Amino acid sequence: MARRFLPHVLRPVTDLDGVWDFAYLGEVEPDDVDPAAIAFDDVMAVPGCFDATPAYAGRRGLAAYRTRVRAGAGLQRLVFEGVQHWCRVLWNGEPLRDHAGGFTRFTAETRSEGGEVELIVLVDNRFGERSPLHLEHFDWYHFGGVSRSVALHRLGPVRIDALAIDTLSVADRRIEVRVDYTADAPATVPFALACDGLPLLAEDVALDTSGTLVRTVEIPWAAPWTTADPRLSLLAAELGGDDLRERFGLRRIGVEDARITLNGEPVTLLGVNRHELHPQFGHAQPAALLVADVQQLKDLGANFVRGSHYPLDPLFLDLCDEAGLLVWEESIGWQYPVEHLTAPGFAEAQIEHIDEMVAAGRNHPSVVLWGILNECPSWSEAGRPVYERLLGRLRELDATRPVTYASLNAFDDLCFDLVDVVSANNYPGWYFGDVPGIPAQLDRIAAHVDALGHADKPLIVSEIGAGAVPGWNDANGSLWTEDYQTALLTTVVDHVVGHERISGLGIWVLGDFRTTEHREMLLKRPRGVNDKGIVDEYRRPKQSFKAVRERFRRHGA
Ligand code: ADA
Repeated sequence: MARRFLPHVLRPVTDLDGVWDFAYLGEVEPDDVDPAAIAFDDVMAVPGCFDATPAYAGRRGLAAYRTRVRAGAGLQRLVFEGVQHWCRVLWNGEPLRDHAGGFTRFTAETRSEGGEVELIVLVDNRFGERSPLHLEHFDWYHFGGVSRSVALHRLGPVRIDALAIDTLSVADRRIEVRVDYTADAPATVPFALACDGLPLLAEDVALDTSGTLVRTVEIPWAAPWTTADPRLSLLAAELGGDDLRERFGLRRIGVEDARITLNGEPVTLLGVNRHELHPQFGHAQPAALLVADVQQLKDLGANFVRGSHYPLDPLFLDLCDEAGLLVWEESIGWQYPVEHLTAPGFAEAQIEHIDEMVAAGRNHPSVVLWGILNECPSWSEAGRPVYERLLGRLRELDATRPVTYASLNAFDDLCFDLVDVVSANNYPGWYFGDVPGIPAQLDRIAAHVDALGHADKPLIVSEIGAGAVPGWNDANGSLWTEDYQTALLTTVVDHVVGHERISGLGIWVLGDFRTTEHREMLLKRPRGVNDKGIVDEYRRPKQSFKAVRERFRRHGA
């Protein structure tokens, strides 16, 4: 798996990325599949999205991926970084588990006698009850496949299952380290922590069959993580022969006097929304593309990127940690209707997904905001309890970061009291109104939020933008031209930069991306593409990119 550090040096890990056997099964139900009878007549890259390849473009159905791996004897853990968007994992033909949701890490465990094992993953990219988090009407194309890395971990009698690191005090260089473990039986084993290669502690600990070890330690040599100087440290935990390493930065995020603060200093978030989509790779983002995206964000002069509208690739977060970018990481969602949001099982499915998102994202210093449910019914009485539950879950899992959601219509919203940061999506000059009216519209939103009694909360304009067909201009500067998009975005940036009430801006959107096959949406999306990008789907800059860059850089974001 492509990461910027090695999570394990003691635990044996086999990387399963490569080219797997593949069969497209189509309109078949997973329960009806006999794994021994699958005719694997093709191959597919892992990570990859099968429906981003020419042979399977646009197909929705069941597919099967197969590889063979040498397993050790004892407990084996398969680690999937993301499968789109429902899957069943089979180990020598035996189902280990199902998973729905796409963009998050999950594991499947089994005891093995060792030797060669056939691993099959049934992957379904159809919409339906098995994947309650995905709906067809969302404004992006849901590609299917084993879209992120896969690895096999050989486990011993003691396992470190998670390592969480929180900064307690930047000034005192003090952190809290929590190690979640499981063990075959209670035992007393050695436990050690080291940071940046220097030992922090070494002791014997009495373990139960599962539990958490919590320690507070100081790392006097570490420097704070800031956007200008994003210093990182590597913490290594060893417990009873197993190990886990995580990178972190000494930094605290806060909310004070209606501003977001980083290490106590107010910071204005200036940047873009970003989808992890590409015409040739779908949701599977090659390392080269992620590196290029981060370069482009830095070139733009952005300090902020919102992961719209699902949890991001772990390598992208590593790169943002190194680049000093501030990330809004959010759970999957897009205008779920009230009936869907409140349907039995939906909140539970979201919670499982949120738990996975936080587990994978929590040690990244770049992640400064947790979000949920883009443009969902926060305007409805019925929806409010779901917001309450999901935001509550986020706070329970991580009290160190502010929580938010992007509201569809600030003027109708009923849930702003539930968040630390108020975020409003709004499209003046595009879906309504005109470009000269944008400053007044943004000020109206700010005044409304204040009048609701939230003047103490930071306000982010989380989406705003205009479509521009790449390369298209006309003499009138009409809608869909690069000229129009540039005029709109420069008006927005000029108004937001230095605004005393607005703490953040997420331009919609960094790159053009393919939209859903849903007809209603397609009719509003020339080329079948949401082309509100300031770069096109191959990341070629549009005119607006240069104009925004000039402004972001001048402001020194
Ligand atoms: C919404 C939504 C985005 C995108 C955008 C648009 O704000 O959150 O995902 O669909 O509108 O392009 O209309």
